[in-house]
Amino acid sequence: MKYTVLNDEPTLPLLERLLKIRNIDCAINDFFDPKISHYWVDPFLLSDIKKAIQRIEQAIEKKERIMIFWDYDVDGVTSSYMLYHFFQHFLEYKNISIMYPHRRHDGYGIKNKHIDEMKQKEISLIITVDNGITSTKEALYASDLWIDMIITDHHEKINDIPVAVAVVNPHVSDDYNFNGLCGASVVFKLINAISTHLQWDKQKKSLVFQYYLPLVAFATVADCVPLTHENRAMVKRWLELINKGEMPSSFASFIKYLKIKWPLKAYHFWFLLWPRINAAWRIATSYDSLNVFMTSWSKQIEHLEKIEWINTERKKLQDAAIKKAKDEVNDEEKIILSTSTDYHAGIVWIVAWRLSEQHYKPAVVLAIDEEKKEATGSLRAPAYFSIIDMLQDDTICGLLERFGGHQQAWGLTVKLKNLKKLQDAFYAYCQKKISDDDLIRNIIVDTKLSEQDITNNHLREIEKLAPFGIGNKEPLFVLEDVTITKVSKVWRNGNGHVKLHVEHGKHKLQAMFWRKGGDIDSFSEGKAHLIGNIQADDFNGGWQLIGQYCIQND
Ligand SMILES: [Mn+2]
Repeated sequence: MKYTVLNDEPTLPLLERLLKIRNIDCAINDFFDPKISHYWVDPFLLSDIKKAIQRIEQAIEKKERIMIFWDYDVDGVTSSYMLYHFFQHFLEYKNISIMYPHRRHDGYGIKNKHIDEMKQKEISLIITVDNGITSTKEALYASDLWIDMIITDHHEKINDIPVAVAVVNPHVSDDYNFNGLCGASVVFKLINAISTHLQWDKQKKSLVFQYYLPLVAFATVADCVPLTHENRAMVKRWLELINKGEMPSSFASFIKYLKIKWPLKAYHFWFLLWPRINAAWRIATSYDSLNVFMTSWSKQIEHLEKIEWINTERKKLQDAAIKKAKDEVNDEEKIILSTSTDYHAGIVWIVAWRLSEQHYKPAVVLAIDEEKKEATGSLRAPAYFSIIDMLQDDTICGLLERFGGHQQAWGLTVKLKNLKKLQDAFYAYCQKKISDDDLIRNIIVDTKLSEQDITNNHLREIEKLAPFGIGNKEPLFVLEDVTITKVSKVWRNGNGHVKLHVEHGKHKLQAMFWRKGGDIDSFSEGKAHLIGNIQADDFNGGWQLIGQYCIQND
């Protein structure tokens, strides 16, 4: 293991070093306190937005049946809930319902069979949320059946833009200058444009804005879009509002149910809400998570309990799969491969991701479906390795039924009769392409945290850069040559966590390694370099290191 330090200028104050790495001009106070009004891009700059509003008005006037078609993840669930709720409560229009694809049976996006079903239900307008930009054929099919479509999406187009009444998407908008919106933000923009079009007064418009902002910001955090520009302003404002208790009641009871400690930060949503909502569509159906938002009081508690149960099941399946896959890791090979009839298709991606993270090698985990005579799963790899190059290799490509994905995460399907050949081809390819040097983990660290940097003032300034996420990563520090004086295990759930007592010059601090209880033997007292993030210690006061790596050369 080695590390590279991005800024090594110890004479610069800590915050300035961090700003320099992020190319942020210190004079811009605006970055620390971003105002939505400053960053907000006019929704009317989105493609086809006026056409979308016109068609919606027409549908309302003629009392047409409208169907929202959504995707199953957090972004899809919040998008559809918002749009549905807006029609029901603010537009007072009830002739609207929602339909979603079943993850395992239907795959991603709208299919002709959904459109047939809608025809039977006498739907004449479909509004897609968080999907649709690739549904070129389906849009034509819908128009053949005299069903109009408004597509709202934030994904990039692959083929031609679908022929629809309106395609609202920042990626196809010439004038909209920010591409990082999530699906829920596109819906939020549509909602705001409708409020402006209807000439609602300032008070009503701001009520609408405040009501949906928490959901949009949550989706922004969950959907891995960059936390920059208007996204950053919205998420930052959301955290302020939410910490004042201002949020829709359905959302508030979700947070209460999970007993999240205040103050709420972006990572609470990332670690606590996101996995629960996602477990629903991966293990059961997306309706289970949608119902959490749609219901209230005792009904909502029932749905929250169901989600909790689904999530516990998800964890059990995941833990068992990780254990099995770990036992099968062959250190000689440069790619990790694990297949089983026991794996649930909804969790293989986590197993592949964990294995790849831990071993710093590509990892493929496939769930075997004996009925269909095929194996489906997920492929993850560290940044040094190109998955797309491997999947496009002639020997490998021909053995695959289907594959798709982006950057370092891909899904693939193979016929069982080709599985052995595919394994051999993966092994051969990776032996050839991955050098022993590649396998030495290189951690990119923002800067060294020296003894002088450890003051309340300096450390408090790190928070000014928050909220952290994609496009604005939480700073990663190295503390060199510290002395570990005590290694202990903190039991919670699972294998527990590792807590280190550390001396860094004259400072004493704690380092927590979450979920590393099972690897406690790899830590020992003595000299070490520690790499991790710095966070306020909400329990004991002061600061602690959230450890990611511990380098000990004994
Ligand atoms: Mn999305």
